[in-house]
Amino acid sequence: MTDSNNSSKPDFSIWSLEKIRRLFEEKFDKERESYKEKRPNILVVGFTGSGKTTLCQKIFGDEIVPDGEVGWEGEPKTKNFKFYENDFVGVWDSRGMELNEGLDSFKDSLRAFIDERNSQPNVDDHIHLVWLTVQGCGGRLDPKAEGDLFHNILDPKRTFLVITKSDITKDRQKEGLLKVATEKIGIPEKQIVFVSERDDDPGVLDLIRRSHELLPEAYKMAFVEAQMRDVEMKREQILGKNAKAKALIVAASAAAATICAAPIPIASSTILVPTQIGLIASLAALYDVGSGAALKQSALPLVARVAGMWAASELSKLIPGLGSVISATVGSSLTIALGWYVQKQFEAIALANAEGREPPEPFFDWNEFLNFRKNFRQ
Ligand SMILES: Nc1nc2c(ncn2[C@@H]2O[C@H](COP(=O)(O)OP(=O)(O)O)[C@@H](O)[C@H]2O)c(=O)[nH]1
Ligand SMILES: [Mg+2]
Repeated sequence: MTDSNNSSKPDFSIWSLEKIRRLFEEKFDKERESYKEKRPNILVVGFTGSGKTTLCQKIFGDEIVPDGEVGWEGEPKTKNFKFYENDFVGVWDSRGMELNEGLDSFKDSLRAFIDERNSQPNVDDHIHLVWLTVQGCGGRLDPKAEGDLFHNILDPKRTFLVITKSDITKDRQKEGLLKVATEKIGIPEKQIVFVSERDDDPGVLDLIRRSHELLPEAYKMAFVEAQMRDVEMKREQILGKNAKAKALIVAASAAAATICAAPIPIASSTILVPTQIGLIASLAALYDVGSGAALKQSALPLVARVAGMWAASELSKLIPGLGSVISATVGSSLTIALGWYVQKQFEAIALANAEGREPPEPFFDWNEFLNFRKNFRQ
């Protein structure tokens, strides 16, 4: 920072709200970009009416798959695959096989489509997972149709056989389909799932968990964000960010210790402000996922108050016995406490978003912070 210096007369005007905002937002954008998850592409194939679009909508929500799409049968010959996408997932919803359509021509067009996708230079554009749907009630499984698709056209290691409409499928039908799928077609049982559109359907959660397992590592995080049904999975992912948050806090506190290696006069304490803003921005970016950069706006008042905290008069008033200099120990311990104080709030906001609750507003309260710091050090 060229405009932060160690002179005994710091220029407080440099910490205008505008400057704080710019510093925070620049760092936030940069960090957010580095956390940008790779988005998986999922292909959904099966007979028209087997419930492909309904399944996509149930799992990824009606913002990505609008109601009007259910029952969509494509525009024959011009558009066989419809692409739904958001920041976290791409879904190729196929027009579907028609009973009266030659199976061979369907297979040819599917093969051509998959070849075209998987020959894209960037692997992020390839197909990473396939859901092959067959409807349970009155559905048939044909080794020449689904069997050939599963083994020879789709990637058998990345494909699930999804038997739909289990709410209106008799157990006898399910057993029959399972038997054909495993014995005649040779699909591993762990790649066969029964689902229905019912909100309390456990099969959908099963499909989500197993799909998550099967996806290449790089695409797992975004998949967790994309799916709307397994809230526990989202919670686990958010709570799992603790380790990364800790690394960010430790790095910032080390930076603060370095700045204060030769204790800095308390009058120059604003020299620590960029480190603090940077830390808050990194934490906000880490926990922002899923809230569409909402934290970038809502955290600003908190950031401004934290910047204000480093004004000399504030510090010595509020931290009794601080003395006239900030030592490396004080600089780094304040940074650590601040980091966890902020992390706790951002984590709570992310959890609320994941659970569909109204997220709390980030705020900075001096007394609460000092209390937090006191307890935190014990
Ligand atoms: N009872 C029941 N009906 C379903 C289920 N899934 C889809 N459907 C119905 O089946 C029809 C076809 O569904 P759609 O998603 O358009 O199939 P697609 O042509 O494969 O995309 C629609 O009328 C859906 O409401 C399900 O799990 N249970
Ligand atoms: Mg459809």
